[in-house]
Amino acid sequence: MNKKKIISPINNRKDRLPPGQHWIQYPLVYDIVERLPHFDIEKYRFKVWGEVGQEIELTYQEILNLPSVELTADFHCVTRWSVKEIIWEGVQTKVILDMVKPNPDAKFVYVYCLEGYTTNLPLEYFAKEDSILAYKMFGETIPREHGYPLRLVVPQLYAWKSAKYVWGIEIRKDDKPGYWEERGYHMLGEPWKEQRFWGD
Ligand SMILES: Nc1nc2c(c(=O)[nH]1)N[C@H]1C(S)=C(S)[C@@H](COP(=O)(O)O)O[C@H]1N2
Ligand SMILES: [Mo]
Repeated sequence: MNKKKIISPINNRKDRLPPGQHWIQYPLVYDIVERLPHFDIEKYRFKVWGEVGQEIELTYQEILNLPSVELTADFHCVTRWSVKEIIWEGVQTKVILDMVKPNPDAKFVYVYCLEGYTTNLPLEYFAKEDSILAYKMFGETIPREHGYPLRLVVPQLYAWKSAKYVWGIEIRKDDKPGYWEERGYHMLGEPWKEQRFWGD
């Protein structure tokens, strides 16, 4: 079967490297904890709840069975490194949103990860066509340190919004700061606007 291929629109910009960034070869592994989350993939459930018409709860296998895409996207970390053309594979967030049917007043997303990391972003960015829930990286099951079993990839925002080890998505009316946002990082985080810290 021919998988749908998407190239993130950020890769086609004339100013492809955002201001204040430099290219490196491969993404550095960043984690807020020393040990990667321990979990049983048989018991893993991906959940979406909040301002939705239909809550969902999916097993890992059920996620793998959803229609998937291959996404090629640059990756920009707020600590000023960027990596060209990471190839991910997974489910477009819009597939998930079609399943849960957000209420009209749903405006924000809060993302929960297995080790306790959280992040927030506007529903509008979560819903972009190049925003995906990835389970493969460069054609292989996503390596543990890069987010197995499931990772949110949002190329249009700084990489701290691309949460690894995701288990939950809360759809909200109001915004609420996640782990780094509580520590001063920007609530939106657009690389071309250099929205690194709140107030930038
Ligand atoms: N769960 C979780 N996701 C996370 C982080 C984290 O600490 N925990 N760090 C973020 C940051 S700051 C960056 S730059 C990227 C790094 O991705 P990588 O570790 O796969 O290279 O992951 C993001 N997603
Ligand atoms: Mo980062």
